[in-house]
Amino acid sequence: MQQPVNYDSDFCGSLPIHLTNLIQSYGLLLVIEPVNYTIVQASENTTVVFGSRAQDLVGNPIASFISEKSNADFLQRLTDGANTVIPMVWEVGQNNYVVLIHRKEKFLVIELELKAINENSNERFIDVYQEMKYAMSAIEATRTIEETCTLVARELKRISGFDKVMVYQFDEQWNGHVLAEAKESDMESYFGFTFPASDIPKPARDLYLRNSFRLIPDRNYTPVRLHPVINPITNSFIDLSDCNLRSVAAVHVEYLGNMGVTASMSTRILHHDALWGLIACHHKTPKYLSYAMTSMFEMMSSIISVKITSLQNQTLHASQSTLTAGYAELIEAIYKKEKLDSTMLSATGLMNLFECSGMTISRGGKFTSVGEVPAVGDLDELILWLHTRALKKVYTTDRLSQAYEYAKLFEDIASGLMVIPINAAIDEYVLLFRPEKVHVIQWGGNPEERIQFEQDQRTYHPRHSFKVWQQTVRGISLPWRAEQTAAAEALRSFIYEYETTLVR
Ligand code: BLA
Repeated sequence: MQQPVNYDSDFCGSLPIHLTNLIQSYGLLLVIEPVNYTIVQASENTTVVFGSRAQDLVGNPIASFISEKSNADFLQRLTDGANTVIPMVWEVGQNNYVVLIHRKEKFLVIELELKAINENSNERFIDVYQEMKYAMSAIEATRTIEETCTLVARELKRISGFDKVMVYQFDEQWNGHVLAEAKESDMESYFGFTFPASDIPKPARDLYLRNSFRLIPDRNYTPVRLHPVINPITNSFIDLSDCNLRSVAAVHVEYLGNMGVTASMSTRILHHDALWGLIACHHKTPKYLSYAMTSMFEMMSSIISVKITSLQNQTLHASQSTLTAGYAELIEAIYKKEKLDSTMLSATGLMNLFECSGMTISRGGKFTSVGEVPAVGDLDELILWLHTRALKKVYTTDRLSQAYEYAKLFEDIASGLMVIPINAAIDEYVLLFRPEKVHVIQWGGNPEERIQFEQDQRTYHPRHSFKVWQQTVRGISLPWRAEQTAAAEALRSFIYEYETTLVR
């Protein structure tokens, strides 16, 4: 069978999305050298704010274009602390603008939102903060991940006014599962859907480790170029990784169009410094968010990440204490009865501890089994295969037939296998089996069509339809949790000690 292309790691995964000399048009961007604060690059949309074109700004000090007070504040802020992004307000003529200053090694990058600050707007910090306070205490009260995500979707939709807010979690292959959704009735529902990893490939995901959100207020924007195109300090395209204004990859603009979305915002959820999931917000029409609102998303991102981490830790601790208690009971029973194998095979033994439905102990070419296990002939084959692996540590798989094709014949009872080697050289093992758990994935559109190439084999497009596409997955069991494998490893050492110090 031909292996499908992994577009997440290949192709889409190699797009250099941070190196672009274009920005989105809701703001302007300046690159300033940090000695005399002279403008060295400017986006070609400066006239609306500064009354001067990019080419007239370049070569002049920024002090000539902003109020004296703003300039003094600016210089002061640069001497404060080591923050890499400094937010401030610049007064230009009669208007005040939100500005983000990014400190780069050789220069300063300034992002300025074109929409002047309006003191009468209902998106003042205090108003947004009050809404957030309410949401924060509601989130605090939730007890499960599903409950947290459902509440987050509902509250963020209410506060931000987006037409749809979804919370999705990445799996081990970086596919995303929509766990919660709050939406207007005319928006398509993606609740329960899975989206392939290449929809948001590695370079795009990695940026969330540096920035908490990505905002695209209007996918129909006309990209604005920087002048000059090449940064004269670095002699290359400027790295816009951390800039909100960074222009959007064309494939993603098309993707949003195919989804019927004009504005999009996604905010990270982290777990132990890795990307756990995203909060994806969609709007049918353009939607600009004030600095107060994006800051709210930033803060909520941290709060939600802490909450999810704490809930996951609780589940882990509960699972670990059940395992620890079960393990201690087992060891005690083994010492009491002085019968290793029969105690492991007993009702309160390993099957119970490791949540399996069948177990076999292989010793001296013979099998002793309980529960649902493969036929003796199949066990013989399995032992031959295991022999070639010369196991020294516990081995687990939740998809045995992918590693060992013959196992397809008995995958209904043994899709999952845990092997605790006692003495692999003479084929002595404890084998634990988990049955197949057939599950249906509801893909958001056919994943086979996730990228479409034109005849030239170079021009490509994202898929057109996100209508549910069902895939039945066979040959996979419930996964082995890391703490279960760790307990099995402890048991392997115990068995070794026990067998070498006691006669069985
Ligand atoms: C970006 N893709 C993204 C982003 C999201 C998704 C959230 C971040 C930008 C944003 O917030 O809009 C994906 N959005 C989703 C998913 C859901 C959603 C899964 O709402 C589900 C509910 N995209 C493709 C293909 C490629 C691709 C085939 O479909 C690559 C060839 C790439 N996606 C791609 C790139 C970006 C992206 C390059 C980064 C865009 C950017 O930041 O410039």
